[in-house]
Amino acid sequence: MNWFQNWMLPKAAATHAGDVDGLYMFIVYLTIFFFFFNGALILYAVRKWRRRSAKEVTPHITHNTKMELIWSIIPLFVVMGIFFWGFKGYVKAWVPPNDSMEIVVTAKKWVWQFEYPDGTRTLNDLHVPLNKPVKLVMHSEDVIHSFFVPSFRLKRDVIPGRYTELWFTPTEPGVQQVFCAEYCGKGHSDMLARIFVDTPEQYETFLREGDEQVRKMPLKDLGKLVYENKGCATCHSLDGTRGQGPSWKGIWGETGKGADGKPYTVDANYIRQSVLQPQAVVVQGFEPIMPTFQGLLREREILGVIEFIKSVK
Ligand code: HEC
Ligand SMILES: [Cu+2]
Repeated sequence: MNWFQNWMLPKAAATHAGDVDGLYMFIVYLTIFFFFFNGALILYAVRKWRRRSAKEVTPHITHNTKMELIWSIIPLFVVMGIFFWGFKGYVKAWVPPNDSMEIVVTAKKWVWQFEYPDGTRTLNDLHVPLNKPVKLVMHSEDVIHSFFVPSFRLKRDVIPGRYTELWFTPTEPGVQQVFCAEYCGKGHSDMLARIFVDTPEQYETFLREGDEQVRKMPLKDLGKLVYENKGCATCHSLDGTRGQGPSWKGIWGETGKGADGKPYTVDANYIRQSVLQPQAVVVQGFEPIMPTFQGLLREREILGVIEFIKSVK
């Protein structure tokens, strides 16, 4: 058993996490030690200096220089040690290495968008190669969000009008969970992203052809996945309830009215247009707030959405 492994948080999955856990667990053990040490001293004093007879008078003691020096200087060195240990880790955590790969992160209600060096963009799924330093340059399009990866022990606010950075070197292959850690409205708790830590080959394939899922899943399932993972669910319901956007229940094949009063029919082309140019036809009674998904969804994902909407009866 590694005593400096943190059992209160998910398994450490990036270089930085080990540093945090080491110091964190050190402080936990130190606290436990002093809890019992001080407790024992108190019990000792209570017993040794208890009042033994009714006539006994407490001697008048003002202070004890030797003891005061001991209980000031020893803790001073202990906390200085903790400070420098933490400061070293802090500097390491906030200064990315020069050769790190840069990914631009855009947060908006309620999705995370990632843009890779080659221009590829994804929503809520971040792919990174194993054991390579990655630097995230983050900003928000609306309110303050916070990018939090428990297994990397990293959290940083994502702010409109300013860039914040975060860097890590993933050390475990697999999937890591990202949360938004700053309450940002109704969809806050759905503002989840996943970090896929790929082998170099998997990463190359991802850049070329997209996700394994995107390539292989049946269209209808893929559409459902897009609905759940790419933010559609925060505005569109499947059961007929009106959200920020119209429900998808039973809309396939129906005719609706645009804001300008012109009728339209929900078919494949209409859905495709709604996703890529949502403002081209705005459904009557709704605000034109749907963001465009141009460049964010692959062709196959749009086909998936169409199949999925067909199936929502
Ligand atoms: C921020 C909220 C929001 C998000 C996120 C959102 N939409 Fe929308 N959507 C709307 C609104 C509002 C409308 C109606 C106004 C309009 O047509 O622009 C709409 C309209 C639509 C329509 C036309 C529906 C109809 O009844 O005619 C489709 C199709 C659609 N969205 C698909 C999607 C898909 C697919 C996604 C996810 C990839 C998505 N939307 C994400 C708000 C949103
Ligand atoms: Cu958020």
